[in-house]
Amino acid sequence: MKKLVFATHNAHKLEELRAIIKHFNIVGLTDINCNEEIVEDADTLEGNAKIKADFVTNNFHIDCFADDTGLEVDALDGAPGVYSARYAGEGCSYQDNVNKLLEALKGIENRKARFRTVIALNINGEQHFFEGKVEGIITKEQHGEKGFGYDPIFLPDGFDQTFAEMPMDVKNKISHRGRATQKLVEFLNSMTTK
Ligand code: ITT
Repeated sequence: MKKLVFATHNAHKLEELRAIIKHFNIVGLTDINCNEEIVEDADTLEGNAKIKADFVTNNFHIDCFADDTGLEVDALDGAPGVYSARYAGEGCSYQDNVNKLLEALKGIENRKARFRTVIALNINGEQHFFEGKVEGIITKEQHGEKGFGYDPIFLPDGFDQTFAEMPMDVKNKISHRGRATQKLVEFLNSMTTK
């Protein structure tokens, strides 16, 4: 099976992606001994995905893809957005971020939000981008223990379970990263059948 690096140190994301992309051997940054912190200092998701993918291509000369995800909350003018990982400050935990968001939305009735993922793929000397998003609302309390990040407070439209209450395969079918990854998979499939 052809090896494809997923430029992430996040084990949850790696597990989700391996469950979707079955015909490539997906390896993470730890697997290629890339233990450096890649500085994601762009102000867009596209920019950060590109920084991560290009870092791997330039330093390891191997085909790879990287993603960046943001949670965009309408009542907060799109925040935390590209800053979702460190919303509650540098080195904060997922729980710190959840607490900060629930606090910021206290008393606010408009709870509409979306997760958006951008994937940058570097393959055969070319760069391609794929996007996926899912609309939903931020709940008033946390529900569920599965997943990671903001999953316990994100209720996707049309469902009565938060992402943290859903089995991973259900989340993967409708999620931001799942949808972006499906586009990536269609592209990879079209390449292998050419
Ligand atoms: P890498 O940069 O190592 O890939 P990361 O944890 O920084 O991993 P992202 O930049 O993709 O991940 O996402 C930024 C933050 O958005 C992440 O730290 C989570 O808090 C949140 N997030 C991303 N995907 C999520 C998901 O599927 N469910 C809930 N929260 C998510």
